[in-house]
Amino acid sequence: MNTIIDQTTCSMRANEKTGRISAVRKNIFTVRFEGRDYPAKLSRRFYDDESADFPVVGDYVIFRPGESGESLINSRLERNNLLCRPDQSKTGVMQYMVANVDYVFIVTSLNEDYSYNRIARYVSIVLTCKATPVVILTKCDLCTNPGRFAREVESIAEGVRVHTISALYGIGLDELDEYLKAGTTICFMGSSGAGKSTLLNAITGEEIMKTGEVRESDSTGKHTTTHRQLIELENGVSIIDTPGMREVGMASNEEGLDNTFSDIKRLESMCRFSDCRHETEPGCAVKAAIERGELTKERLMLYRNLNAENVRNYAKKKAISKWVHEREKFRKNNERF
Ligand SMILES: Nc1nc2c(ncn2[C@@H]2O[C@H](COP(=O)(O)OP(=O)(O)OP(=O)(O)O)[C@@H](O)[C@H]2O)c(=O)[nH]1
Ligand SMILES: [Mg+2]
Repeated sequence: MNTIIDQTTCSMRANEKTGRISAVRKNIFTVRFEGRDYPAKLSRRFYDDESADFPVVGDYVIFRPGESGESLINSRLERNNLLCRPDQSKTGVMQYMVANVDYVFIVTSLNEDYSYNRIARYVSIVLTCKATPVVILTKCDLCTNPGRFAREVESIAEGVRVHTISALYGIGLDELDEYLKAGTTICFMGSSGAGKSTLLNAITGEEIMKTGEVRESDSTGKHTTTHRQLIELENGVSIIDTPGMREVGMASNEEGLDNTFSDIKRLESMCRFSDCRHETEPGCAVKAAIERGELTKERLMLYRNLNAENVRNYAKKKAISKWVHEREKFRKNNERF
């Protein structure tokens, strides 16, 4: 039997329920069902089926609740989307993070943590995963000109949403009400110390998540949140708080780049030469747009840098899979003798 089930055709046994994964720690999956959390294990089918990928936070699963911690997850429902990112060692292998997310709040504080490039990477990744990115510039109480940063972020991609807030002093929080609608799932992403858990506590009005200090020298956090946690609010909204990320790479994220830089893609298609590098070639629509003031040199540079990183990681990933393939071939050949 398959471990992935189509929601529309799914049939359940009498003792089975549909719950949602709220946390994963090692092999223990926590399933949220009717306001309760059930620690559960995966059924053997997940381990037997080589193609099965394990449930992640945000997944809906069919499970058999057991009163004494013996709940068993039998299958998971198909996902609407899956948020993944290249792993930190930049091997290009994708790391699955959370599933079934509507909005991703890209939380960045308005101090040394602020990085235009990093926000652009996050936006690209979120767009690739078919979720809506919303940039939350936090700690505006520490910044003298938050509007400047908000305008800069708005220039990352057409229609990118930006909100300037202070979770600590309750500034700008009402702007977030439009996302807090019943049935919506929001995932928080960002560096350690950016203020993700503080924002969650401010939205719920309770100390749900522990928050931590930041180092004064560089404003980075101390990784207070250590696992992904889905919290169900009374109004039917689910929020997933995540541990801070050290870095975020691009890997093979071509589609996200194309979405984020659709203006440059459009211009490129109008260049006289299809392999135009936008340097000295005549009839270059990209350069013409820069001259008209419709595109900034910085934005073109950012696009180039992220694209180059994308290509580098893709090459690395291909090299690794070739190596794995060769090693398997070698192993099989040797087994014969
Ligand atoms: N001045 C100010 N400080 C804030 C604000 N929001 C959060 N902080 C502080 O920033 C520090 C880190 O906040 P956390 O919410 O723990 O950060 P986090 O993003 O959850 O960090 P990790 O769990 O490590 O990923 C805490 O000392 C908070 O009090 C804000 O709006 N203004
Ligand atoms: Mg936290």
